[in-house]
Amino acid sequence: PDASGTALSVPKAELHMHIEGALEPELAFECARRNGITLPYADVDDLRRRYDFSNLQSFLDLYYTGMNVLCTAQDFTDLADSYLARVRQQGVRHAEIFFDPQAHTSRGVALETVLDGLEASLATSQERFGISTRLIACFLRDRGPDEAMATFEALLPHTGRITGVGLDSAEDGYPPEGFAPVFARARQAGLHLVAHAGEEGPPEYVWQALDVLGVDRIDHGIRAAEDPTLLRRIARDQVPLTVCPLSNVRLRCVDTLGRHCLPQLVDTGVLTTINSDDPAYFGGYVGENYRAVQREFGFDDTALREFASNSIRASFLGRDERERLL
Ligand code: ES4
Ligand code: ZN
Repeated sequence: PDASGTALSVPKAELHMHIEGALEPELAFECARRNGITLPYADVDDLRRRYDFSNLQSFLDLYYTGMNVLCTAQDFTDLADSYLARVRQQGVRHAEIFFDPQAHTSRGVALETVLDGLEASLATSQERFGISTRLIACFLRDRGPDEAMATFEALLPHTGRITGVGLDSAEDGYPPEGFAPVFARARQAGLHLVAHAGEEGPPEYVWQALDVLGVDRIDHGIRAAEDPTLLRRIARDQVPLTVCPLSNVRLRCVDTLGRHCLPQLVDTGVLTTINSDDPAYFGGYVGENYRAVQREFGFDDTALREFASNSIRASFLGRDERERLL
């Protein structure tokens, strides 16, 4: 049975999406045109045909090439508007949006341009789309701890514009522990802390994100399912996992959706949320992720509502705002 559209209609928060990963090919070519940039792809269809990834790195190569067309504040505004317009029809009432400062500053786009552009969209997201929004600045772990600290210093005058910091990009070989100093400073600045861990990397990286960085949530965390002690810890402390099922399939972190550990997480009592990661690249926005796991695992309305209420409970909204959405 069709579970009566609950996957799309239930009020939910999205807690794991990279705004640069919401860049649809059509907008990429539009930004390229108006900025006088030539993309190394013939057209929209040619670009879409390349969305066939063998691992995280093969995706990241395309992702960082694609975002070269984002140059002006207007580009970032259009990008955020495009995302919000799509997820408003999927029950999203709150979004905590990642962005990658270093992916832009390293190619000469100022942090202020990125923040001003995103904010021009997000400042009115509630009025226009019925979606409250927050920003989370992520450090690119493959550029190392020193550059992360320099990025944090550049963010310091703007900490009022972000709700937290995260850690993303290529995981294997870049353990969380090296980022302990910058995460400690972010904590002192009153920011929330998240980190990608256990997407491709081993359970040890999830332990480090918890015990060394002291994160509030784990992004992905699926390889925690390999370590029963770790999984019990995550369930006991109700550390939210922001799981991205279609991403995990498309990046071949799991063989098939049917082999995904999502049911195991739920059965173990983990505070599990469902998210899209990079919706333009991985075959769907958050609603499509809910639909896919519903179809694959036969989750009923109650189970889908639980994922949605988990997402609101796991958000960085204040108590009153969470209550309003639950
Ligand atoms: C990402 Cl899927 C994924 N993993 C790690 N870092 C990322 N940045 C954007 N998408
Ligand atoms: Zn991610």
